[in-house]
Amino acid sequence: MPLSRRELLTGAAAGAGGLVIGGVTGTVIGGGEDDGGAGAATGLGGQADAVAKARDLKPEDVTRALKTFVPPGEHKDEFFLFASGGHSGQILVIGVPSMRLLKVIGVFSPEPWQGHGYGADSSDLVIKQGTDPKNKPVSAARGPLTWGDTHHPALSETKGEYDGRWIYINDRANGRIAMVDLRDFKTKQIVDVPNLDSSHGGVFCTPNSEYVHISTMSPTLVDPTKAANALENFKDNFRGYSSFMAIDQKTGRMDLAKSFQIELPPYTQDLADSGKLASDGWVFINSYNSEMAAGGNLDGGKPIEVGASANDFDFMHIINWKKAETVAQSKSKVINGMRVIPLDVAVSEGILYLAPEPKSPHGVDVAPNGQYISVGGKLDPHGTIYSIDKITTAIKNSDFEKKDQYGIPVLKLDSVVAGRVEVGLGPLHTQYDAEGHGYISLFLDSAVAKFTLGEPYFKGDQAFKLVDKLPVHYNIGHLVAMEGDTVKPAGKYLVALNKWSIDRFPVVGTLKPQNFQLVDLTGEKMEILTDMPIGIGEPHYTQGIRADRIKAWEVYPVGTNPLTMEKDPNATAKGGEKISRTADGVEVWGTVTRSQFKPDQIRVKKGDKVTLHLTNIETTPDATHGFSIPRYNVNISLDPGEAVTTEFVADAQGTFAYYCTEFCSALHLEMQGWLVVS
Ligand code: RUQ
Ligand code: CUA
Repeated sequence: MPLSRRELLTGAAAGAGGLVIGGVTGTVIGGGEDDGGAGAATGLGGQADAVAKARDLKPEDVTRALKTFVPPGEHKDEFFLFASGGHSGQILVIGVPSMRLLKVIGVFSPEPWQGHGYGADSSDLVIKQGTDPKNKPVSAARGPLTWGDTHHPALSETKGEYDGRWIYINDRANGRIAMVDLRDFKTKQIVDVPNLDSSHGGVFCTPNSEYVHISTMSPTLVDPTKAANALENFKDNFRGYSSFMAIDQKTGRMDLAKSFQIELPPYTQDLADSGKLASDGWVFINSYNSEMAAGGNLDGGKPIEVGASANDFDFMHIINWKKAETVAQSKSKVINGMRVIPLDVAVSEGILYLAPEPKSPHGVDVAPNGQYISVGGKLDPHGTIYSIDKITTAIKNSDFEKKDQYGIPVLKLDSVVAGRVEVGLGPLHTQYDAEGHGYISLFLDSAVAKFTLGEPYFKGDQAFKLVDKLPVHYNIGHLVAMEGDTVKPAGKYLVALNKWSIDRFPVVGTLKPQNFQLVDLTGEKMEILTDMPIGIGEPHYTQGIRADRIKAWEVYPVGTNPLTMEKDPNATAKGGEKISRTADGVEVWGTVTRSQFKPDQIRVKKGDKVTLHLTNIETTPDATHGFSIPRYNVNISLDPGEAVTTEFVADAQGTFAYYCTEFCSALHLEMQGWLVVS
């Protein structure tokens, strides 16, 4: 006997004002009536009503609490959010509907708790290889990058549905992309993508994870030796690149040798999305600043933002990637280690088209059936919905309005648009449910607008209509509906990623948290259930996946190297501990278990190269140990079964008490040892 919302609010169903929980077999809690007091009647009887009153909760608050509450120890979160951590360079994992932070995954930035980037060869290598002077000659002089601005997570897909295997995420600042294995939630690879100096929202997986896509944001100066006068002739000196990073189907790693790029005009490519079903084989990339404004405001030039908003239309790039994949084999040239299809080849081979888009477009999002593509123009109050059937017909009929200055055919706007919906101010991103609704974020309005798509979902005057609008707090950027960018959206919840929180939380200093708001999509009207402060960076995009699709390991098979996910050749078994002298130092094979390191004394000479192989031989879930050496900046996490190698030069003399950094047992404090450097 599920209750309607009204019944929950009023308690009408239970007659005496009680709430029936759990249907026919459930319990009727009390039969309390409103006896006045601070809170209004909640409809909950007895103690619950008293609690609601004492905490000054309104009846609708109680309903919200019931909709999001997870009892202690239970796993009632139906979905996981994988949110970019923004400036933190990490990924946040959050349960829905409880909005509890479950994990922070170290990606581009060193993360001490996970020992990510603090001495473990596996993670140090990932971070070090994430700056590649071969791909980016400019990096050679600057050294490894130790932060990233994580923006767009992309979960791997099979047949257009999330499959829970891997997640990719880009670094907005430096044009890089990382891969996290969802078996252990650890970063395995960071690729410094050739020819990309930056990247923004152009990240997604193709429907069978053949490729993960990443494109430039700020166009790349093709020849860095021409920097001096490059901005004065932007049009010739800069280019954009759409990159298809080939995914190894066994490991999830990106393989540069099998990847390719398509050279694009320097129009500042922005958000992008993969076609699916009806549009499988195509990708769509928005752009702004087709004016190619480069600023100069101190010298009387137009400020960049003014120059970049002059035109009424920018361009959606429409790319046939299946065709490009073939063309890349014979007609590409290798630039900085990447196969690149030149712009003129992309045009002559029919790989690249443009369609006009209203003023300063931002998001481009493909609907679940692949037919519709929703575009938000930041300075246009409409959502513009394109149709792939119209696009492919227009291409077939050469229904072009002109060619742009690089010779790329521009399709006629009226030939490719299926509908326009007046949604409000500052439309950005669209997510979908399974019933043919789009949910579009409105940055300037601080709202989410719900609208209808066309056939086969809605017909006649029911199509392309605004049906609901919900104020959010405040300045929403992205939004995510559960599995809302797959072929089978799960609906139910939506999360608004608000850039400003202003007055929503207690004041915690001058830098305020971001605000994730959980929205209930099950009713006729959208409704906010809860606010979640994010105090770690500015998350940009998030994907929401059904929790049961994630099949994470609880422990590693003993001796696993997390980088290879295979048995480490130096894994040490109990009884196999030893210290050997090498030509230039010492090599140690040790075990780690509750509550000892073996060996617990390591004696070396100043200047020795020290190589430590440590294996956590525990098989108990959560029996993680840390290994930290003071003053040497070594800090490693050894999860159950994990094998790790660390190398350093013992350049400081003294005795160093290494210790376990996880409170693992009653004798945790005794879990230590001595590094003696004499
Ligand atoms: S995009 S501002 Cu994902 Cu709206 Cu970055
Ligand atoms: Cu191991 Cu504390």
